[in-house]
Amino acid sequence: EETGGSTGSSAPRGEYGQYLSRNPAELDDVVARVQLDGPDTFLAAARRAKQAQREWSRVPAPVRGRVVAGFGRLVEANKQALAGLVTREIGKPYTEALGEVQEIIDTCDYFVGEGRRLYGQTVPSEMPDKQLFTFRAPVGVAAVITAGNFPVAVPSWYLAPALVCGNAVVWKPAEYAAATARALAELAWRAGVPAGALNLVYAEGQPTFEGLRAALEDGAVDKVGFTGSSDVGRDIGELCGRHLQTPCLELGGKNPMVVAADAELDLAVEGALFSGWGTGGQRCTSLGNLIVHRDVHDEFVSRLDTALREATIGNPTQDVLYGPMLDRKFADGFESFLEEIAPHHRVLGSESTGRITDSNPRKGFRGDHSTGLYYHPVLVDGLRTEDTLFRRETFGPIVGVTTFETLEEAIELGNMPGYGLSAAVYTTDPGTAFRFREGIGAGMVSANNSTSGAEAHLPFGGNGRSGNGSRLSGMWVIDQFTRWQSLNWDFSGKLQKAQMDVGAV
Ligand code: UN1
Repeated sequence: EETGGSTGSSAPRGEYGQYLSRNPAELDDVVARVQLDGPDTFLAAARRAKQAQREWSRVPAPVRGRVVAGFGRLVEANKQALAGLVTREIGKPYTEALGEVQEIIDTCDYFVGEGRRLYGQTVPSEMPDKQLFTFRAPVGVAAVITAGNFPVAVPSWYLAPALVCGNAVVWKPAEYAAATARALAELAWRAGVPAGALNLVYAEGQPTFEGLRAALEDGAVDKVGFTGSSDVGRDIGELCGRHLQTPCLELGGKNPMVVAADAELDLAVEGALFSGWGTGGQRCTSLGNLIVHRDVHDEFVSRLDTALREATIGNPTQDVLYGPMLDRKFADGFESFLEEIAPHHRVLGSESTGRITDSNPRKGFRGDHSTGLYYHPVLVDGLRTEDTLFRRETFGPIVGVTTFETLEEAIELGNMPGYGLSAAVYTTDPGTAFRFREGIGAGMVSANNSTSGAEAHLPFGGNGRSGNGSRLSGMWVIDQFTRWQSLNWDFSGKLQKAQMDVGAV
């Protein structure tokens, strides 16, 4: 059970209300009760981080790396408990939750080494008795705002590198994953991350935005990291732009999967099932549109429909394809989306498919919400490019199918919604895979594998409406949390001028 929201607060308590984080599989189970904070608290936390960052940045980078190593080890020692909490708080199937916790462990492992590898360069000067150097300097304070669908793994993509690079963090997790966030922050503090270097703030969207605005105006935030919807990402991008900052934006996706005529169909069906309906479609990397070659369309759709009918949806502590929606907000959003599109589509696999174990499915898409926020898997065939379902991210267990004839056409269909996060192609021809990779606008491309489930040390991120080109994870994220600083060191004892003295050597 949770108490208190942020640290370093001077704002009066209670003004912004309480939030009850509920188990979406068992709505009576209140997992956390948190105090929501307002803009002043966000600002206070950022100022506190600013103070703490000076000291933290003076801790040698390999020692900061060791602290992050300790964090990873503590997470590992508490792996089952943390995964259990994720399952209870957001309804993620337990085996997937274990995988998610593994992802933070892997991320910590990776960045431990980076503490010993924040290399700079020595650069030759154009003048004698002079040496040039480059250093990676911390950015300062990072404001990190994360979604709750990956309440452990995604925060770690920001926290681990930001801390190793010598930054302090203000972290505003999704309120519907409040208990998981608190558990994680506590492990980080226990591992030796100074309280001021990692500040946890619970707040709703608007107060967070206002707090961020105040902190940017105050000069207390130097970098913003945001994982969430494209609409909010745009607002954050605009706000940061006013302050001449480039945020790290990891936004939505309408991720295509192309099934070529030469694909191994069973493999493609398995990939589509996991990508589209796994995690209830609630990943930014979830499959959006299936683009299937005309010649294999009927066979592919019939096998996929069978797989969906055999799938089990329900209690996330058991072996299920997916559990409930993350939270009431997502259930409501998905429901109104379904109502909007239902009249326009020939829907396969709605009420007739996918056994929902924990409830008595009512007629329609929706399970019985008196037990949990369950929805049946939906497969829509005959998708047209003007359809809302083709263009808009859904964040639920629904996928549409359209067909193509040439690879160029498939690529064009894949790029058309304007997102560019991940994409997959199923083919047995390496040339097709290669040409697909070249043509598709996604930041992450898979051949004969899922659109989701990226490995933890590859650059993660998207283009177009999926983000502003920033990449998290691996060595690439270091560029987000450090800034290059050069040192121009003259030991000639005279004033040497660049661009003028070249000939004087
Ligand atoms: C997200 O949904 O925001 O690649 C992240 C994946 C996961 C992370 C998804 N490792 O699907």
